[in-house]
Amino acid sequence: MTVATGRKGRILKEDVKLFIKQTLAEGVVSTGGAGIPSIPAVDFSVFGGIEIQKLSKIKRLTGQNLTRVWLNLPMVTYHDEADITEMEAFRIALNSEKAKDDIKITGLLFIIKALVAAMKQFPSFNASLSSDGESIILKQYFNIGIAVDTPNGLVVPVLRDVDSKSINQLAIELAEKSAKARLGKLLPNEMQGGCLTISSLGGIGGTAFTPIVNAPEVAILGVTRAKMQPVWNGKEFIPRLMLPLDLTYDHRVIDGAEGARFMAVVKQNLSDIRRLLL
Ligand code: CAO
Repeated sequence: MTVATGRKGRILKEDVKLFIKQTLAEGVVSTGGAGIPSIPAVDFSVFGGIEIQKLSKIKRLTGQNLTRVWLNLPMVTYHDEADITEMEAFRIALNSEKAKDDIKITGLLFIIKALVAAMKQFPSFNASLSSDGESIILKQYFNIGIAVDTPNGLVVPVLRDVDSKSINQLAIELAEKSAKARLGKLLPNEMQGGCLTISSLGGIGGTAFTPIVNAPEVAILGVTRAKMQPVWNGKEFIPRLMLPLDLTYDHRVIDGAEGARFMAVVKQNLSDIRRLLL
């Protein structure tokens, strides 16, 4: 707390200097602002051996952005599962027709398409809240960000105009962009202009997680590993390949019912990909 020592309560240069000195002495490691108490610094070496590693620039910037989003957005995560048994059979058949060095078709490409088809039905998912919070800006383009894990941290290249591209085109583009991301060669404009982001951990595992919205987007779709499960069809249990999906959305823009309806459409699109032709 600063004490103004000047005449009539004026803040002097010395007061400002003292304030800065006091703040630094408190050992602030992170602060969310808005009066949120900071996490105190701890001397871990008191308890055992330690090594200090500098965070990469990407990690530092991502950290700042995630904290900003966490503090500003009232977020809800909705979990569901899509039956991708037929989609997976089609994907495997497609890949078996391809030459050895052709780009592989992964399930993520169908998820991108299924998502964009749902965004067309639910424009509020392809929107941003204006900075004064008074209006919604609806977008007429469909750009999808894909979270890519790199040695230096998380980056989100953006696939542009996904609605007008084929699965094969998207496969080539995603392979190029993720390779560039991993080499740290993405240009800033290749990470801008996203409408909605997908964070897929499916190649690694998981049953569910709660991704953080990549604001000013209003939602993010998390994907974890598909798994064979017994599903009751009214008469018997049948084995179906089920894909877990996690939708986090900004509750200021999207209502719970809207989120659930949106996911029902994403699921429908994935369960019967012929719908993507409609
Ligand atoms: N269920 C089951 N298997 C899956 C799957 C899923 N949901 N998603 C991917 N797989 C499989 C793929 O089919 C592939 O299998 P094969 O090697 O047998 O062909 C394997 O897992 C690897 O897939 P991939 O990760 O190379 O490809 P992708 O298109 O699914 O994903 C990319 C591309 C760039 C998103 C991914 O490589 C990546 O970086 N993921 C991590 C993103 C991340 O860190 N998100 C966290 C953000 S929040 O902190």
